[in-house]
Amino acid sequence: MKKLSILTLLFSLLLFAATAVFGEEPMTTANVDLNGDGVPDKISFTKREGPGEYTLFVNGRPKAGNFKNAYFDGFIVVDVKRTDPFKEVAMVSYGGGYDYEYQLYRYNGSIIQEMGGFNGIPSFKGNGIVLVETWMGFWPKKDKYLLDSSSGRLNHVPQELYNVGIEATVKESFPIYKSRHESDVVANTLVNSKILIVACDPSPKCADGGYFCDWYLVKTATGFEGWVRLKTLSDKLESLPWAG
Ligand SMILES: [Ca+2]
Repeated sequence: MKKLSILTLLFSLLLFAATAVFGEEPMTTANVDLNGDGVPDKISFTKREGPGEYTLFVNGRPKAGNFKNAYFDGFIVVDVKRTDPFKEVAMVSYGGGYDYEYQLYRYNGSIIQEMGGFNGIPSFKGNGIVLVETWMGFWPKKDKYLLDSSSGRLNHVPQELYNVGIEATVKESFPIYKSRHESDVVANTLVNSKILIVACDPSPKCADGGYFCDWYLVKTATGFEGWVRLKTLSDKLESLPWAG
């Protein structure tokens, strides 16, 4: 009996986590006060002809927008910053289930303003910060977006490197480099030794449009740090926790 209730609890927690990750069910119409004047605002949208194109309406005022994704699912109402009077409309595209895209709008009582958007799974902190996670094959990349209250824009706060923090075992020795060029070898990793994948620089634009030329900073078992491409990690490590 005890076991059953623990299982039930775990399942509820999982369900809650899944719900929290995927956000609320997108709506097609709603009446929510967006500008804090105490009067509900009528929100709806229509699909336009092109893939991912829509027109958002608040109290009958139109605002055209479009997703990079071809599909979209509706909108949710979010609160980017609890201490300002606004609630925001986030147009949502789940892109067939793997590439989430959001476009945010603010209504000030007369105009609908475009705030910007992002791809990934957001969490709205309510303090003017939106954290967005993007799955990188074996780790989640975390980006920060900060509301500029005066312009109403949601600005990306760029990082040069993204924290990874995953340990893996070397299957076949490979060199790590001093800088993000394939010259100046710092060390050669030892077969069967553990390395720590410290951080990622996802900025390289790979010729094939994929991720394999991204640079990763790794730390060897002997305590040396250097750079290696994802292709090398993918080929020469025993186990990266790849998941779809
Ligand atoms: Ca209102």
